[in-house]
Amino acid sequence: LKIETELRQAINNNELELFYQPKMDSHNGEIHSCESLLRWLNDEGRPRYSPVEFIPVAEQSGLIIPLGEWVLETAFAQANHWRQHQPMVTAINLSQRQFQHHDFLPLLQRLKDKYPGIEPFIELEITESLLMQDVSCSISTMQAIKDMGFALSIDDFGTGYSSLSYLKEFPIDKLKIDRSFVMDMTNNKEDQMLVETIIQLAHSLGLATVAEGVETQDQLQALQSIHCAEIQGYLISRPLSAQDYAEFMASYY
Ligand code: G
Ligand code: G
Ligand code: NA
Ligand code: MN
Repeated sequence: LKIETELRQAINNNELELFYQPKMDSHNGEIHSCESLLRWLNDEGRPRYSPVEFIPVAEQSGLIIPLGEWVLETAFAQANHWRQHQPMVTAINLSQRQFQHHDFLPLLQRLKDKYPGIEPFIELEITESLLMQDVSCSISTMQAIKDMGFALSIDDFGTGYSSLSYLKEFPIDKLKIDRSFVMDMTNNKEDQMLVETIIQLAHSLGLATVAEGVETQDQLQALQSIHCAEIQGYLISRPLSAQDYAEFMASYY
């Protein structure tokens, strides 16, 4: 209950911030996309709680609805700003309750109306386990998102239980390979095979791939050799505040 009370105040006092982590094109090293990640910082700018701690509290208490709305508003505004300077596709994480909420699609439509032409610069991330809760309902919400013109990716792929027969029914664009597989792929042959298999599966379904949690040059090379399209992880950059992100991009090339 302590976190819930504090979170309520944090939302009202604007203590939350979106950070952005770049994703690199593995062929040419260019950066044209990022993932937004929520941060709750204290006065010294250090994390007060990790999203791993407070997102579940927000989900259970229902605070995820106003919080998720703030995340969408903020990420759309940032993507719209970048679009006028250095276009950046911005991926936004969705939680289960947010995705299933009756006002979610109307909210997306309002943001689309507020920022005309923003669609190609927004990607929505949903986890595999979320989609499997109510498959037919998930598919219709995903289809509505796609019909609005936004891209969709499955986050943490490989950790949930999505059956392969559903995967082809999902109107998605991209699989994000969970970092637990990437972590060990250079010293564990089975993890390497798994990542390779996921990438082949994605390609055969016409889906793009992103590897998360890439921390070493060896991992990057291994992923390049099996044609993983995008690379995300500390090797490229940690998640950065919007200001630090702009500085990072300015010095990147
Ligand atoms: O960035 P970090 O590793 O601390 O994120 C931890 C978890 O919190 C990840 O699973 C991530 O998807 C989730 N998360 C981060 N930001 C958001 C957000 O804006 N909305 C939701 N629903 N989850 C988020
Ligand atoms: O949404 P998702 O569950 O994929 O969240 C990604 C999480 O992974 C975030 O908490 C982010 O801070 C974290 N992360 C991003 N890059 C790396 C990395 O290279 N190594 C590790 N250990 N974590 C990472
Ligand atoms: Na994510
Ligand atoms: Mn993930």
